[in-house]
Amino acid sequence: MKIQSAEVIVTSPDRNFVTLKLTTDDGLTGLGDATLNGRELSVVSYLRDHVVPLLIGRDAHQIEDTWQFLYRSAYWRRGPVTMAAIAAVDVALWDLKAKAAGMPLYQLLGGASRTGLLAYGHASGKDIPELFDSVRSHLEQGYQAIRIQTGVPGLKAIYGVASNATAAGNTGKRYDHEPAQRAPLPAEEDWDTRAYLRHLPGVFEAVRNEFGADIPLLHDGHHRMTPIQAAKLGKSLEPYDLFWLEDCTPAENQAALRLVRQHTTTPLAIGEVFNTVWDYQGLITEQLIDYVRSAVTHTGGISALRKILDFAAQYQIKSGMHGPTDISPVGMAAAMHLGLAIHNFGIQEYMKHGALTDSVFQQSFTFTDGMLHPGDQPGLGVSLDVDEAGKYPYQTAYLPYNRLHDGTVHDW
Ligand code: GCO
Ligand code: MG
Repeated sequence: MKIQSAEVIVTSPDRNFVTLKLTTDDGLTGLGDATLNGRELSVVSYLRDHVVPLLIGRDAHQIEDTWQFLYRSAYWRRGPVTMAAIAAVDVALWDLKAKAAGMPLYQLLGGASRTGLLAYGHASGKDIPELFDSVRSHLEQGYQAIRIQTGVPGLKAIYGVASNATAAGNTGKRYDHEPAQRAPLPAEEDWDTRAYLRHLPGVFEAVRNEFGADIPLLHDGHHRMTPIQAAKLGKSLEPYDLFWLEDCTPAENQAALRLVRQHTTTPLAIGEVFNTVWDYQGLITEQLIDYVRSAVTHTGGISALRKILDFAAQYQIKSGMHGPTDISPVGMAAAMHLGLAIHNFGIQEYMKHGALTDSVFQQSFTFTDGMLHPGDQPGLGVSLDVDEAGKYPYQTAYLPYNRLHDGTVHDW
């Protein structure tokens, strides 16, 4: 089974997606997600200019060898662009191998370890009544675990929450699950950590009072706190029994998490911006986190994330794979197959893609009573309609960014 052609497909149905499509000499096709939100075209170039020429004629069955060849022969290690490109190749090869075997991919990864994957959705509101409506609508859709994000009094627009006006002058509602604004420049949001730390415990108290003690609740701090602020937040949220507090600090300084961990029993999830096992080394061996947040798409693919998760398993750390809408349906399918197969699955983030995205990508997964399943078609169970994809050309789209009240740029 030799790779005959490799095509990089860019489409923007509801937002930008980059997909690698490999075709073999026996006519099979395999797909891999290479979407890096806000920096999509860098991965397109990395693939088209540097990787595709290396793939033609290679044995599509040699997944590990191809991974090692792409990682080591580039000489320059790691980084989101490189690892997204390698991930796309790796996932497309797994898709091909599973199709050649006539099996759903999870069977090749060891078979199902469970019947379905607990998923969490994103509830948000600028105030408590709007947040409650959003939680109710998630419950009606079957979600059994919910992430809670709200506005903070005094702040006009913050990550994860609806907003009627942003500092950049954009008007109209914007939720983080909508595409990053398709604008020539990033939209500006504002931030005040003290106001946030004062406000958030009351929000969780209100949600627990309204919806009860049972439902798993999550929260994303989106890298905005210092270690001591994160410790304080984790401690103040303990009465509300969070499933996890995510990205409480910018965790490239892994040692900083020791301080957070000393102060709180709120479970911690980190890693959506990481791309190799080295970003986790201290976090895992010192048991400073409870969940690995990496996506297959941004961590070098199924082969590499599987190794990270197997390493984490030895320390009772579970998966919590990143699954916002900027992970394409191909990347989501890869996450579901991996999540079904591993023993240390924790939870899967799942935000529904828009209707246009679903018209470009045909998918076999199911979402029933809050549980995901990748389906039983051979391979990943996703196909891409190239004609439909061609109707939606790439559009410039930046992620927003943050400034403090005095104008200082802050982590978004
Ligand atoms: C999450 C993430 C996303 C990111 C987005 C950036 O937990 O789902 O934080 O909302 O902000 O994926 O591209
Ligand atoms: Mg996050």
